Amino acid sequence: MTLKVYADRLSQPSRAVLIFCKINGIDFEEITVEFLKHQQFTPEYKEINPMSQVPAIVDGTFKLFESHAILIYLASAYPGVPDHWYPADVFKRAKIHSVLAWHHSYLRRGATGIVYHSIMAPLHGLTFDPQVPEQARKILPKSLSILEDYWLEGTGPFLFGNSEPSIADLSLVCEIMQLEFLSEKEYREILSPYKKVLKWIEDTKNATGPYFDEVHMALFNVQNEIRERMVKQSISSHKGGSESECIK
Ligand SMILES: N[C@@H](CCC(=O)N[C@@H](CS)C(=O)NCC(=O)O)C(=O)O
Repeated sequence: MTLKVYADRLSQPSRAVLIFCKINGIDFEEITVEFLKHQQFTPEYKEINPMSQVPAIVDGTFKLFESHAILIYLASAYPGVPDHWYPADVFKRAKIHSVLAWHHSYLRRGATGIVYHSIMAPLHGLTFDPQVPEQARKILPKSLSILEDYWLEGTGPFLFGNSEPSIADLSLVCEIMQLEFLSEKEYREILSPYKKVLKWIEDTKNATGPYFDEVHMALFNVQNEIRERMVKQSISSHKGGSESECIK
């Protein structure tokens, strides 16, 4: 039975799983669950992921959610996945777990905190907390500095100075790509101080081409529309409305 991947290409963890399957020649069926249209809340999907989030997979009778766990499962269960994605060496593996845990506690809180709570959710009438982006704007530069000075230390182009990417490179770069929803100016202001991070994004794109661009096309297709709506929002915010009212 073919592996089923339930995903939305506007979701960064979904894109990481899709790109991983494609780059490793894993045969799968992609089933789109549009989270901005609340499709994750159907009873059928809740049977697959009771948390009502994407991505999730069904492999035969086995169901799994959480993108990091999915990437580890696929790298371990599918023969032919090159070792660098999820090394057999227990020490290298442990380092990957370490950066993946950090991802969800820091980088994702920063990036998603800004993009989801100040752009995606308000624009789509979903629940959001206007205080989250404020905290996230403090967490994100700290996370990017840690990436630049600690995780990307070493001679090779990837995390830990490795010469080839792991599931962690893919996962973290897909997260940062979500910042493409910000205005071009803000995107540049946030990322331009981090030269190693910028180079690492390019290196990861190149190492996972052509699938990286193919899967991210969905993001770029809605980027302009979102950016235009954000421009309108900032015009009205100068008129003194509250943040949430302006975004809506
Ligand atoms: N930690 C989860 C995060 C999953 C997640 O937050 N998915 C978002 C899209 S990026 C979602 O489905 N949101 C819909 C909702 O929470 O209602 C993972 O890595 O898979």
